[in-house]
Amino acid sequence: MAPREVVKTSEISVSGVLDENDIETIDGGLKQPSQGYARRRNLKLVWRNIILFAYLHLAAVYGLWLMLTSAKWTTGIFAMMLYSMSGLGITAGAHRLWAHRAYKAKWPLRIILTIFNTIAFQDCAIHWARDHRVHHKYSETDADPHNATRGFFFSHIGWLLCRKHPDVIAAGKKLDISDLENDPILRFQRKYYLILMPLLCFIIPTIIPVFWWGETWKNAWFVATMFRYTFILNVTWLVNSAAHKYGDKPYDKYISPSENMSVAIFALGEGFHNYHHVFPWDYKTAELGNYRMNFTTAFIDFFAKIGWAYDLKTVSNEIIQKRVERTGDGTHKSSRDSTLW
Ligand code: ST9
Ligand code: ZN
Ligand code: ZN
Repeated sequence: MAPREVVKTSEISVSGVLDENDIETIDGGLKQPSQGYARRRNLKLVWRNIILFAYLHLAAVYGLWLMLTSAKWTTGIFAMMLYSMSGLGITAGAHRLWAHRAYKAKWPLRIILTIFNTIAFQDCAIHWARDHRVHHKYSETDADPHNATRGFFFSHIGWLLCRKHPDVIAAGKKLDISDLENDPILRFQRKYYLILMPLLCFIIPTIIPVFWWGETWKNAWFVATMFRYTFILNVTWLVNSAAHKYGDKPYDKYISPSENMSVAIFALGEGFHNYHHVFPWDYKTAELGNYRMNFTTAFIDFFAKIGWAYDLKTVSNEIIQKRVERTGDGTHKSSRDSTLW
């Protein structure tokens, strides 16, 4: 059997930490999934998901066609609004607030983010954040839900078309997610998810264009709902697939996550993935808080100004620079500047 790729773990900021002995480690910090892991890969396809995702993607292509040919422009703008809102529910909510605790939020902002998050339908925030903590802790091993070493397709969508590897569940069960479980707003979302999610992701977005500006049912369903939802899913998945494969590694050349500008633009600032895996507690998920490329940072900064977001965590330039010099691949702007001398 060919030797498995050795990957270096990143630092983590999540509250739930696993015992390092749970995964075979070599070289003090380098992880290598054992052959036992590979042997236990028993792919159990979930046909319900395969059929639903196939429908979703066909419907989205049709929705794109309708948007370009027959939908009202207001429906297109509405779809973009839903894209921004639900995108923020993932980036500012599930990801930076709940999975990483990169900042704190008062209850009005937590309610807004929970509503946005439910429009996005990527499963309830507690489960999303739990899986994401496992992803950071065990990146590129079988305990990583969307293990990128299993290929682009698996890390993009394939992981949602089959049962989870047992290591994912075992690793997740050892995490401390009491902070998530203790949040009454998140518990409410989880408890009523099967009512709230269909309403906010599918029913209301289809009804509004019809009753508000006289859109047809067909255009409302395929453009504002199917195309918008599928588009956001794919943008999110690109962080797991493309940003774990293509791009520079200015902060740590030993890990797969990379700086991918194209993904960052569509993912509201989530694509600077080499930085993010090295410094996951930074609320900007990037070194620079460039608002054009990082709408989520602008959103959090706005709420920090009015006091609803606080304790924003970030990383000092000195720490970043040290890490760049120690493990970077030489593409960091400071390395390029110094070669000019
Ligand atoms: C979707 C999620 O698309 C996308 C997440 C992407 C993450 C991206 C991160 C990138 C960074 C951020 C960038 C954001 C950019 C956004 C840009 C926006 C513009 N720990 O799951 P089940 C246990 S969702 C501990 O069914 P199966 C637990 O007891 C799309 N325990 O596993 C659990 O019960 P419960 C819509 C765990 O049976 C039980 O096992 N959703 C863990 O193997 C069963 O869990 C769908 O399509 C754990 N980690 O099934 C649904 N995991 O949960 C898709 C499980 O009640 N999912 N347990 O505690 C499924 O159908 C199934 O999960 C499955 C696996 C078939 C994939
Ligand atoms: Zn990642
Ligand atoms: Zn993360």
